[in-house]
Amino acid sequence: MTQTDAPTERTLVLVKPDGVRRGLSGEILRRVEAKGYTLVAVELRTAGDDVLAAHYAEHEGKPFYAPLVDFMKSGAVLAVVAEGHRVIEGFRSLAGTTDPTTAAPGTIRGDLGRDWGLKVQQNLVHGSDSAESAAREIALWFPAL
Ligand code: RTP
Ligand code: MG
Repeated sequence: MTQTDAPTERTLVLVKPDGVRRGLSGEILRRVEAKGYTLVAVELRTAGDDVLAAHYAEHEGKPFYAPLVDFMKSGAVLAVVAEGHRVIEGFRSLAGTTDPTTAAPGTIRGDLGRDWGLKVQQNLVHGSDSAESAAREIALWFPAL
């Protein structure tokens, strides 16, 4: 299969509470759209324990798990489904690496994020990391899709 024959994909993007609080939701959506991806669903909401426990199940037991869940409940989250060929890896590339201090300039985390001396890395966005994660996360955040 050549690259252009790849089927279109969907990914779950979250603008985390730090991004919403800092007024960066529009800038982050602008970058997703400017890259050429289509917005399928966009919803501002407050995440509860159930959705966050399911969303971050892979991290349960890690030292940053509890601070991460507390951070994710600290304010509104913008939940987004974006669509396009190879959008899962494409958005991860737009986001940059996990640590915003060292994420490459040009990426969302590299351009807009930094270390604030807090307990958990506040790195502005989440993006699904595989087709399996994307399917699971989209079903979790947008059961009607
Ligand atoms: P995400 O899931 O949010 O897209 O980020 P990611 O794949 O780059 O990072 P992941 O390893 O899945 O971790 C999820 C989120 O947990 C916080 N984290 N803090 N050592 C730490 O303090 C630490 N490690 C991870 C970050 O907010 C990360 O995005
Ligand atoms: Mg992850």
